[in-house]
Amino acid sequence: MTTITLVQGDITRQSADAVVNAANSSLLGGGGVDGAIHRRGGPAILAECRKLRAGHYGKGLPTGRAVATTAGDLDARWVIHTVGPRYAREEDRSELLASCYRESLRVADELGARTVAFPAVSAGIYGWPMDDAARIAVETVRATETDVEEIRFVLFDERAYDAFAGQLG
Ligand code: AR6
Repeated sequence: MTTITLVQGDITRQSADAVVNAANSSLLGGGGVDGAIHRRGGPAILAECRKLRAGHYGKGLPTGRAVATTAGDLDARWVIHTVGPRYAREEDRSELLASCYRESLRVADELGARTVAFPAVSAGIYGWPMDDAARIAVETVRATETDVEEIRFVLFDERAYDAFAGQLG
């Protein structure tokens, strides 16, 4: 049984087995959630990201995929980095956004994580309309087989929280 919960707040303040990062392909940090996770999590996360880039992910992490590192100083065991698609009016990239949630849960299952905190992937700097991002997130996690017991969406502001609450019904 998987429970979906909603919290309004800062994902770097959450206690969970795994915290999902809305990263970019470089895995080397950025703004938004990514910047906040690296700031609060400390240098151990970036050190593992650099190792991933030096090894299997030399060309970067493709959009829609996910990979785990330590969570450093966060109150979590792992950070699962996923790369959302940039929103594009002229092209439907929904499947790539759905893939972020599926792949993150697959990695969470591999790790044995039971609680996973997600931000609204792609709904910030990558420009995805919040209602649509929330719909894809909720529909996808509902349709995904996983051993994760709690999927927690951590929404930064009231607008994002309301969009996700609207989808959960
Ligand atoms: N906790 C929870 N949610 C947050 C936090 C936080 N601390 N900070 C921002 N949000 P974004 P993206 C919300 O931009 O759109 C980075 O530069 C934010 O309000 O973090 O996938 C990466 O390196 C929004 O609703 O991620 C990439 O280059 C949501 O989290 C790029 O941004 C996602 O916003 C990824 O852009």
